[in-house]
Amino acid sequence: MNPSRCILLGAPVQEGTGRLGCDMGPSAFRAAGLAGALEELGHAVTDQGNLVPAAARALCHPNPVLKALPQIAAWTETLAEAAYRAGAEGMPIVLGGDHSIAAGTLPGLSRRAAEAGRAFFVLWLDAHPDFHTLDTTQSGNLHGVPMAYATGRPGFEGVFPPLAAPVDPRHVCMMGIRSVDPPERTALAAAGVTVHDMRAIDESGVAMLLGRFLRDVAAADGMLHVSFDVDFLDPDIAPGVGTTVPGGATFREAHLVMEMLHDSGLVTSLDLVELNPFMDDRGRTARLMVDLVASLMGRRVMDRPTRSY
Ligand code: 5AB
Ligand code: MN
Ligand code: MN
Ligand code: MN
Repeated sequence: MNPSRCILLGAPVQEGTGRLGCDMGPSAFRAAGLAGALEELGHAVTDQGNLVPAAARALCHPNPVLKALPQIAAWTETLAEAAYRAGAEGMPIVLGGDHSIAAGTLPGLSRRAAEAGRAFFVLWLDAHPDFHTLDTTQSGNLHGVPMAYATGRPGFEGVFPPLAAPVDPRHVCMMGIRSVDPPERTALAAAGVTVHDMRAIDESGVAMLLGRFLRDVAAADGMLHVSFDVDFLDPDIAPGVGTTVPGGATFREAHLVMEMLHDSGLVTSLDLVELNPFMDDRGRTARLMVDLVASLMGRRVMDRPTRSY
């Protein structure tokens, strides 16, 4: 990969989860040395600081369990615009914040790709598919809906901003999935999303599954966005997240995904989401995430610092 200009955008959003603490995510990524790690690899880094959401306006919806709808709708608008703009300046790296931020980043970046005449692909690294609509969510936590919204599933009209360029669900590859609600399961199959659950990873390995997807992206000369939810990782190595689900990706599986992404040269933008510093163990999860980003941006196994963890 050639040296990139990385644009860091902080999105201190926590209203999309049922639990407080994700608003400290951007600070934890900075404290764990994200910018320095990127600079060490030869990339230029511009940290644009933390975004401030648009003013929330009153919104109503028939589903009574929805939480913080006006706040998340306001963030969605702000993030879509910010990601769209940053996409013209370099490689946006959006520091969450909970995963509701992808309801802004995906539409903003897919609009950027559409204007460039490029196909837009998404690698979704997560224990969950986040494929609920506003009508099917039972928790009411809006970090569970961004992929449904970004792919243009109905029910978001008049609540979240209209989509300039919906993401084609057949251009979405999910890896690490192991916690799916019944309405999500049905909708994923109907939409044609590629889902590599943890069993598929156990049986085939990440290299084969990811390699196939990367070949598709390359063949289409696509732009590739990576949305990385901390709960993709096994909670034993990444405790700093609200929604822990056992049986996640191992240290090497996650690094191998990042190393292959680097070698592909295809990644044009990144979300880092759901880091909850309040749940973390002395910054361990934040540091692991920074190391994973370093692998994505060119650090090789043989170059890894010889420190112990
Ligand atoms: B995350 C659940 N499906 O809707 C729901 O962490 C979990 O961004 C959503 O992937 C998890 O509340 C959202 C049970
Ligand atoms: Mn998620
Ligand atoms: Mn998740
Ligand atoms: Mn989560």
